Amino acid sequence: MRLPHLLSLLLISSVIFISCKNSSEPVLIDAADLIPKPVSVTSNGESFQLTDSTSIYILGESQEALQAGQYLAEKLRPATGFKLTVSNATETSKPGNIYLQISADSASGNEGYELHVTKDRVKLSANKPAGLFYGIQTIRQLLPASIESSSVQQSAWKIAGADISDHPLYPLRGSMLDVARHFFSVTDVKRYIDLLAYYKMNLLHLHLSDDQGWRIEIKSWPNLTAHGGSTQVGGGKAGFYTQEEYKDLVKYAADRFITIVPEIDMPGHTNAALASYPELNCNDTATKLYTGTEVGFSTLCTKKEITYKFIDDVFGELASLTPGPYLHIGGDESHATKKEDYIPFMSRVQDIVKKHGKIPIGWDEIALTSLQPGTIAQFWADSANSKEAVRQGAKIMMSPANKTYMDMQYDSTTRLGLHWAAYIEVDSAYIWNPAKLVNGINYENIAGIEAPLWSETVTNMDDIEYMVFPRFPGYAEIAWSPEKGRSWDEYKIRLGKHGSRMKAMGIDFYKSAKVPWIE
Ligand code: TNX
Repeated sequence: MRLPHLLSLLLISSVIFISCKNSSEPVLIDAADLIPKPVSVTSNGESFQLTDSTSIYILGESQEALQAGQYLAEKLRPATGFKLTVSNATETSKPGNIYLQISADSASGNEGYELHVTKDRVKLSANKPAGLFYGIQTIRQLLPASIESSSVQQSAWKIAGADISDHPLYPLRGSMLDVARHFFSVTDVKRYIDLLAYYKMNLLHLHLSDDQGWRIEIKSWPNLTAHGGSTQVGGGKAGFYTQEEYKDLVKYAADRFITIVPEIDMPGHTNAALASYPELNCNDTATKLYTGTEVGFSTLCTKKEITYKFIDDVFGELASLTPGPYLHIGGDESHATKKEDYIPFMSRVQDIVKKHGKIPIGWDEIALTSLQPGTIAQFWADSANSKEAVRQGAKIMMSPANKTYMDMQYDSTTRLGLHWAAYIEVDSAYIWNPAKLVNGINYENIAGIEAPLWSETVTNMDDIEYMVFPRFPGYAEIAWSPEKGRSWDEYKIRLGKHGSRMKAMGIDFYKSAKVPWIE
């Protein structure tokens, strides 16, 4: 045999050897590879194997823990094909099972959890149901990526042994979805909610109205959706959520510990309403429906009493559909409203929201008015506004456009998106600290972190996923994980390993060259 042949034979056989080795001994997911990174992880070198005889047991009589157990089983059944029965138990002696417990003595707060994995059992405990839910997301990430597949996969289904103790850094962690510029179906929004939940996010802000469309049924003003919901950017048929559909979304989100924050933007960004009701215009003439992407040309007539009746009716209906504490009042880019009209208007709108028992949130321009105690200002562009809000005692929702706007292109070649604030590559989206971004806005002034997706250029779920991923896991980590020791060079390795997980979830993500992807 000639030497080159011998060499290639050796090479081929070693490749076969390596791949055989890989398939019989799957690499365990290191608990230190989780996104968002937990507060503390101690590996113990053991591993737990999920088998067809594994059961999920609930310790104690908690309906909520039982629900969490059922949710876990639903997430693990499709890929494993295992039965994974869920029932109550009084002790953890039987090896080979998963135990969930709500235990009041845990120091994990409202959202934290403790996870102990040994070769004999998985034990997840939390002070509150939300903590169990987040611990379950951790268990999902500790299993091989194919656990996210919707059909049965062959795998050893091992979980690396570790003690994990975890809780979030910021109380509010979420995303905004603009369903006004382009409308997205209930099914799409539910998928979005599932993706938020996977990254331990707890807030979904829905931008329900803008110049191009009104997306929530208001029974006392039916033309808002009949006419104002009929189109979207680029023209064509759009749509809206009926109140029944909206309630279904609220429930779907609540079952995943996500609060929906509905936004009705005003006094600008209101052309869809102005086109639907002539009386909301100062000249009593309805505007034409709008399908372009300009901003800042519309305004409610701040001097008319009917305007405040309209707002009261809309927020009244919305408050009754919304169990969460917040109503978002917009307030951004009202270039067509005189400043002397904007100030008393936004002040009165806050009163209306308070009257309906809710906490107002507004874009940072609302700091120009006097803020009611409790009102949250959302920093997107103007640090002076945000500092003024802090001076008035308000908390800040951090959504800096040049870091968190997921409609910003990754670079100049991105097929979708805008770039007025910045090009935001995956590293740039990760390398910032909310508590150090603006002088005078410190950790204690921050209510939470929110990454918005505006939808001028985003038309379907595939587009949504492409703009959101892989930036979103980074925002989740900034919002959840301790800041100490954070580094892009360390994170990008974890994100690279996470690629197969996003793929198994069917996410069409942007394969940034900045990340060492592992297929
Ligand atoms: C600014 S951010 C807006 C939106 C646009 C977005 C596009 C903010 C409060 N207003 O109306 O959709 O830029 O990136």
